[in-house]
Amino acid sequence: MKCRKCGTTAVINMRQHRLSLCQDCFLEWVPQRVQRAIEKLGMFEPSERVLIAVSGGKDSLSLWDILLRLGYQTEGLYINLGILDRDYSSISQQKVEHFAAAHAAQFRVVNVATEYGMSIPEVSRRKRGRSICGTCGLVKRHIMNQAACEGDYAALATGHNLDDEAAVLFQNALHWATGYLARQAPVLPANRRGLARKVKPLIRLYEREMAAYAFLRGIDYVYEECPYVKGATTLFYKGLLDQLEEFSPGAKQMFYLSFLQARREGRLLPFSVSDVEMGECERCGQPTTAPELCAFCRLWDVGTKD
Ligand code: Q46
Ligand code: ZN
Repeated sequence: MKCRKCGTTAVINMRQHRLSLCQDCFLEWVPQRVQRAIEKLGMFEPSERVLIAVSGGKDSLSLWDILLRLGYQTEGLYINLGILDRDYSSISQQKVEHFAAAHAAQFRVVNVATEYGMSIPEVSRRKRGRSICGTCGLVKRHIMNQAACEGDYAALATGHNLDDEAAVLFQNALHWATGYLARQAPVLPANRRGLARKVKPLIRLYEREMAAYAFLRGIDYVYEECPYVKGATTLFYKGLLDQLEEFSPGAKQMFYLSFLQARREGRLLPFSVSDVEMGECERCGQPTTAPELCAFCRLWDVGTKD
């Protein structure tokens, strides 16, 4: 198998793109694909500061690596969730620290237990009606948004890849969750006070391509998945899409990118984000539909159930 660009031995064959590349050409091709997504979707400019949410996993550390290689001004944000099982949180924090030290990159850590008095497993155990991943998602979204707004970053970037987005789209389409479909976008504008712009620069890259990138760049990431991921429904949908991809290479990409294109061209049903009144949380000031405290602030109050 030969590299289509330079003719030397290829290390990866991407059937979905009908493209085989050698190591050097692949390591150039990935940042080019990210750069195109950033420019085409107007995610951010080289003159702007970007906050990257890093978990210690392959996608977010690779995203950081790519943006640094492309010359963007980035800083990392690591949220320590306090997951003790298999030392997950401390190992992933170490991976972020090593990456930052090796690249002389700036980052900050928010430790949930230190900052709010309880780790994610603890607060989720106390709020029995909520799943741990639901609680974790709520906390991470709040902390990321707050850090991006307070630090005055132009955007908050996350490492969601094409497989992640296709799985969420599949799940939302299966349930005709039109509100979620309307909000599923690679760029969410900062259209309210207290809301940061959110961007997903890896949406044109498959999970397999990101794993190959991390490996070939020698990025040391946390291999173990979070111990709580087993029950996550997106894994099930990812498995279904993998079967589809096996049968028809490029199916995932077509499914997700065609959705984005159809929406851009106004060819979708008139999905609408319901125009609910939003106020400010009395405690943290972030936008909320709740009358007094937002869901994040209510989470830490003893005695309340949700
Ligand atoms: S970190 Fe948190 Fe994930 Fe672990 S507890 Fe669930 S949501 S699985 S991305
Ligand atoms: Zn609040």
